[in-house]
Amino acid sequence: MSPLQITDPEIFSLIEQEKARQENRLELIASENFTSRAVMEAQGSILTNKYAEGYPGKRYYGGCANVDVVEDIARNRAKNLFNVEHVNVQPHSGTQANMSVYFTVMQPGDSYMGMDLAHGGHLSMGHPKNFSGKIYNVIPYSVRRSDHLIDYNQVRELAIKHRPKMIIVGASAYPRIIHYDIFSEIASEVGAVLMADIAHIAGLVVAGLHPSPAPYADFVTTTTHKTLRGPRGGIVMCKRQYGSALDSCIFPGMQGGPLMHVIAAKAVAFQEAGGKDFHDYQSRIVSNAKALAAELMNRGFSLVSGGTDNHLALVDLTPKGVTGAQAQEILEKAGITVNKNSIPFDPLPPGKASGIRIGTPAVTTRKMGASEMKTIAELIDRAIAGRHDENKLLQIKNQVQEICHKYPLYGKNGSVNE
Ligand code: DSN
Repeated sequence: MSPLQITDPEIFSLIEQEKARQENRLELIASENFTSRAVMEAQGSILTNKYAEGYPGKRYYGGCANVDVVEDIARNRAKNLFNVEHVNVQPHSGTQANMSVYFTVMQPGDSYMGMDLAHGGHLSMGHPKNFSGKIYNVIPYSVRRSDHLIDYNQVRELAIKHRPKMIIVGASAYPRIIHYDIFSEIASEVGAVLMADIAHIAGLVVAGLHPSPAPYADFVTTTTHKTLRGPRGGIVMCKRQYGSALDSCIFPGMQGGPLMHVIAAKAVAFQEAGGKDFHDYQSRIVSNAKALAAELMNRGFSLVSGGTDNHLALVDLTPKGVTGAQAQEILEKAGITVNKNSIPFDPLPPGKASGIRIGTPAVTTRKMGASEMKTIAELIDRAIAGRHDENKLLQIKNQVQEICHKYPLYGKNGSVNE
């Protein structure tokens, strides 16, 4: 028996149940992935015992010799990977990474522009119930109704009209390439700081499959656990001139002790992302997303923007007569995990939503390919069409399990070996 099993059988059992859920279901949440054993080993290590407030060489605690090296390695690997001048690896999450940039650049009451959450943006880009919408004056920009692409003309017009202190470019549900060069031109035109949030597409950026914002943006934030396939956490990158202001904003400004075990795991993930297989993995994420999107469209699903250039597709379920919330529940019964998602100009509230967001990073980690994507689209279609028949949903769930058994996650032949 493991120590956890002996000390806390209840939590042990829930972790085992969650392991079985991850192993036996198709994970299509675009922001989720499965980390390597090496990342998990670092994250589950004794580094969790160490306090290290401050930065390498300037800590408030003794005994930091080893963790200083760990943090230096993490920072240098991220710098090389993303080709940036300064990195802070201490933010505990993507939202805290974004918060640290806002606190570095703006004062309460200042204005900034961010992508409307209802059009693919993120909670931390100005939602009225989030700090980002409460402390600052937010000017949201959106996608065009005609093609669902970012309306760069609107961005420019709003920027000229409002003269924001900062412009944020980044999204959590946008299936197309983002043109940082255009955002950079607009930001310079109005004297705004440019921040890019690449949380979703960080892996694609590293692999060169999506343009990098690094040459254009003053700040770049990302989480480390999505396409990048690292531990759950955030980092901030910036031009050298902002480095020391950013660092003091994160500590002592916003956070106390850094999570050194997570920083070690980030370092491991950065090394993996610099490895020879990573480009191939990211290419397969994109080709799988395109294959899944194409087969869904063949089957009468409507896709926001008509397809995808990246790791996700946003499916408008209106033609199928179900809401996003209903589809999420139906697919859950069929063994397929997705999240309901608003579509641009959605007539429904976010709790119901007209769409679902589907992504391929996790199934690609399992080594599934184009033929499985075709089958997954078929299963989604059959589940939604057969939603009133519990037997049909059960049959699909069994088929999902067969696919999952063919591409195991954990165990000897799994893509995440034990
Ligand atoms: N909530 C995450 C997502 O699912 O996109 C972003 O932080």
